Amino acid sequence: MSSAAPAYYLTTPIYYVNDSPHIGHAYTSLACDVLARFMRLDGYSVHFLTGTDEHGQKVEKAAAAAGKPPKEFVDEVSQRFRTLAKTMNFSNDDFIRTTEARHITSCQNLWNAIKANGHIYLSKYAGWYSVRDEAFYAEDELKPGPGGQKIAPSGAPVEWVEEPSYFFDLSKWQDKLLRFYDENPDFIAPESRRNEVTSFVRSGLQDLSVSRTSFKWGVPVPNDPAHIMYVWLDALTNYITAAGYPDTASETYRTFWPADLHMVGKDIVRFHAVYWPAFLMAAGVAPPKRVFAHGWWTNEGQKISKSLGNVINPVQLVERYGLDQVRYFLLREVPFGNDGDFSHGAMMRRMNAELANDYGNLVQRVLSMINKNCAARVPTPGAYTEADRVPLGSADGLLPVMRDAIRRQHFHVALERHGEVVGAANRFVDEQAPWALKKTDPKRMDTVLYVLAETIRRLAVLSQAFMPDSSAKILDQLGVDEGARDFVRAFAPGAALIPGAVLPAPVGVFPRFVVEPAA
Ligand code: ME8
Repeated sequence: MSSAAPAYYLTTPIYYVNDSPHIGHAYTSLACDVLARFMRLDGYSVHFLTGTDEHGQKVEKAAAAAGKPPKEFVDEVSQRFRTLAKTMNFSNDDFIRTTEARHITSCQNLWNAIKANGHIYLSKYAGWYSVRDEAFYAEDELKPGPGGQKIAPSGAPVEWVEEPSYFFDLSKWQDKLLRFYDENPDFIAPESRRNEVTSFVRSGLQDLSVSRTSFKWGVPVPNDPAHIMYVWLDALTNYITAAGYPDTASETYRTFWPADLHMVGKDIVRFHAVYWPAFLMAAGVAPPKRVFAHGWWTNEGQKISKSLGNVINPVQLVERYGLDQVRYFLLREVPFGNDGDFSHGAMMRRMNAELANDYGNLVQRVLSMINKNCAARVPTPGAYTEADRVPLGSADGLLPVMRDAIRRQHFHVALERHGEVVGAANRFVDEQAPWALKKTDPKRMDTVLYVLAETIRRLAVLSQAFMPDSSAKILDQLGVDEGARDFVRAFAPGAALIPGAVLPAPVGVFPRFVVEPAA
């Protein structure tokens, strides 16, 4: 990548290591992976960050429950998130852990900068705290729980906390934040989340407790190690740590900060869209450009929770249905931003109808016909007819359409449009009936098959970000050079399959899922 390539920095949340990863974690990182791959193919110098959030009471308690020292416990669970990234074929450039030295230095520097600017003061916290959410709640935010006890809006239990604490003067940031949202209309997406955040800020902000004294597992406050930094201040800072903070003169920092996108679930939008820009502005650091908060997955209509025993293990899904099938399904099934429901029925339907029957069948029948009828070589086309320009034109037009959708994080739209071009190409096969042309007009058959092979080349180039392995298999079968698969080269004027080039024997790419009969 040349140094002139525009930069794109995107992040996933860093996941708590209190438990094993599940489909929700895989989903957020998958969306980022697709975006990262797409932007790289589109000529960007991408920095894609993920990692684990390893401090705080929640993790400390989980370690105690597992009977392990915290460090040993977090090493083990963090590794499971790395393994998941590998299993899901995530192309992250870095994996940050909040227990790393680089991060602790970064947190303490950020703290010092905020403090030096007069935005942190020492006082005492007396109020509610939820360990599960790692969040402070005001009395009026709580609701009555099933047994009459107070619970957080998320349903998590809360406890009363009274201890010395440093505070961040969040109450002074209301106007600045509202102005920032106004001046940066793309900062929070989708619209519903933007409205939620602005009305929360408009309703008034209270100063935020940013240190705890009742436990030890975290980053010590500089010059006052009896205080441990609030885990969210620690966690959010990961995004600048990985960009090289506090070395703001470094090449990486200057290239990648401010981040282009923090991808998060809707549960943590407040931390990212309110606290985080306020902390950064208070430290004199530029806030990120955008926070996208996606929706929530349920499992066959039920909330996913360990206590209900219905946690979906993404690794098992991949073993059952195939990696690219799972990657496709998760981003195709639900309009990105909305809540979605996982069901095996829906997974099988989409994988059979859209991948096996539509995309897979298109590739399979065209490549087999070429193999059989064109001596396994790219056919030589004659002059194009009007009809030929339809699939070719729509495949060319797909690049700007998908680019626009992906930049707005409308992954489902990108896949829907891709599927429409697959559909158009399948109709073209049926209308042109190349198998019949074999006898009547073999030259025309060659042209039809060339048009189809060229359409498939473009479709496969454009599906790479979503389904990297399957798309590579298709491009291999078309003999497309690995160096010619990025958008600039693949869509350059004159880029095309070379007539006469020898092709490998075709192999199926998207198998049908067959339900095994009960034994
Ligand atoms: O909140 N559906 O970590 P976390 C969709 N450490 N997405 C889901 C999901 C579901 N059912 N369940 C989880 C934390 N997610 C903090 C973040 S960032 C500085 C610190 C995804 O392990 C979703 O992205 O609880 C959600 O925001 C994230 O996992 C929460 O992960």
